[in-house]
Amino acid sequence: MTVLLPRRRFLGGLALGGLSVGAGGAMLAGCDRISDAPLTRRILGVGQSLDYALQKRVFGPDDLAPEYRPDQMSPVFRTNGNTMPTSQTYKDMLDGGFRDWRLSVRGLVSRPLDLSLAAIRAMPVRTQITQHACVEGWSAIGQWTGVQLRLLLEKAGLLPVTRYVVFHCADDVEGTPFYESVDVAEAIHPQTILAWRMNGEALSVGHGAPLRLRVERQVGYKHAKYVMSVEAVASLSPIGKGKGGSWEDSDGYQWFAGI
Ligand SMILES: Nc1nc2c(c(=O)[nH]1)N[C@H]1C(S)=C(S)[C@@H](COP(=O)(O)O)O[C@H]1N2
Ligand SMILES: [Mo]
Repeated sequence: MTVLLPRRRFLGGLALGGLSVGAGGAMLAGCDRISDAPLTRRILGVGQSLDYALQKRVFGPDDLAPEYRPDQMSPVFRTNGNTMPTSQTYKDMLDGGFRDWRLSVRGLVSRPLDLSLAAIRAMPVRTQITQHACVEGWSAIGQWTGVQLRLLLEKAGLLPVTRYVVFHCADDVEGTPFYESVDVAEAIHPQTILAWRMNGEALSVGHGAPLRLRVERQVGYKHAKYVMSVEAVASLSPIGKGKGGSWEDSDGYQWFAGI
């Protein structure tokens, strides 16, 4: 698998073709390393004023978000934004236990995918306990299990011209389908997963059933719920109003929302 080769040097030799072997090993050990710099992270992240390029230089693409112990999990993890997609298609899929649900992986890929939930659950899993921080002023620590997005992108044959990965969701905001996006470095980051399990149970409707993005180095609104398709693109401008996400388009939220 050579398509992601230019990223290799940033990932410190992480074998992109080798599933999560290298990444998984480094990950747990890496948590301590990251938590050494929480203050720097807070100073640089909260203001969202530093430019994207600078943040990327300060925090390398392979830096890990802190992970927590099970006893640190929040007793309550609230929901936010849409908590029940209103389309009939979604309701029908929910009624059918998501048996007819499919995730499509499309755009700048050599092998578009059309995957059932069972097929996604059969892929290698990653479980992580992380803190979710919503810009509206709340946070919660929860446990997420799912497939690393990079595995899906590798399976689909992500083309080197790809710059962003867009998540199209089943819900909408004022009649427009919800979407979000991240750059390729964030998309192939080891903690970026499409989660189908939360706190040891099947993902609930409120939290984005059957599949939602966890992109742990970014604030809450980047974590798209109800993901229906993953699209590899070279530019965000033709999508929605061009700002890279529903809240970015409607409320002026920053596209790069690093913590
Ligand atoms: N599809 C979709 N994804 C979404 C939202 C939404 O309204 N629709 N809200 C976002 C916001 S602002 C936050 S804080 C988190 C909330 O996730 P939770 O409901 O699981 O707590 O989802 C994010 N992802
Ligand atoms: Mo949020």
